[in-house]
Amino acid sequence: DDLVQQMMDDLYDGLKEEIEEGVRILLERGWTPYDILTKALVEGMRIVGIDFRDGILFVPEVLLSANAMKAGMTILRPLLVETGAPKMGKVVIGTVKGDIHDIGKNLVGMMLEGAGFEVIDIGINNPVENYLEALEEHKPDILGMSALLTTTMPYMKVVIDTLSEKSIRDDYIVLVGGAPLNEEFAEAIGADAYCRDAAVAVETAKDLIA
Ligand code: B1M
Repeated sequence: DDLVQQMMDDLYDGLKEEIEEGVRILLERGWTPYDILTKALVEGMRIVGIDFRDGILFVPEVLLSANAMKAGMTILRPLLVETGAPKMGKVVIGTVKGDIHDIGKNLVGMMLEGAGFEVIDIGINNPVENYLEALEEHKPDILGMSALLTTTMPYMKVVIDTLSEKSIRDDYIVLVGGAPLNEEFAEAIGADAYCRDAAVAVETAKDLIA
């Protein structure tokens, strides 16, 4: 589709209004919010990531792309969330300390809400105290943690170890995700599951809560 290619280019160029416009047009054409997210926005951001890694794009440019993507997600959010699905359970989700990447986490939160979960998003750069506070306050079924940096992913173990020390680890299903993680890492730190993407996060949350 020409428009999808155009949107990937616009995302690359950080053109917020063009992305909003593209999202609206695809919706008018009958695209599902999920397909717009995955086929235009996430795919576009994957390409941004490659050129960021290769030193072709820099932080200020990638920030513009991220903001454009968020603007697109803002339009899609209510559409994903208004499913009227029966309440499935409660999730506290946040990005770990030292890490400010939040697009993936936001997407996972949106999809979980769409599947009927109540989602409490505690944001980015969370020290273990923030997780503990949120667990205490909201008493969720599931704790979700996100990390996008190889330097911040070990912090997930700090959080899980702290839960173990307090003898509350088994009170929660702990799900982890983020681009640099994998199955083995999740197992090694004592999480219940690694979620490759938002769709897997929803499936895993449903499976483990059942
Ligand atoms: Co950053 N960054 N970044 N960045 N950035 C990466 C992660 C990087 C891989 C880019 C690269 O070099 N190719 C690289 C990390 C390398 C490494 O660790 N080995 C990197 C770097 C180096 C950095 C800085 C250090 C750059 C610098 O300052 N020199 C810096 C660090 C800041 C910090 O956190 N302290 C930095 C900054 C930034 C921006 C601020 C410019 C911006 C973030 C804006 C924002 O989030 N608001 C940014 C971006 C946008 C990226 C890339 C390009 C895209 C990330 C993204 O949004 N992807 C990224 C490249 C990449 O990932 N390949 C990169 C789209 C999103 C939908 O996917 O986040 O993977 P993702 O989420 C998926 C799954 O992973 C999973 O589901 C999501 C949806 O399907 N998932 C979960 C994620 N979290 C989950 C939680 C769950 C379950 C599933 O819980 C249950």
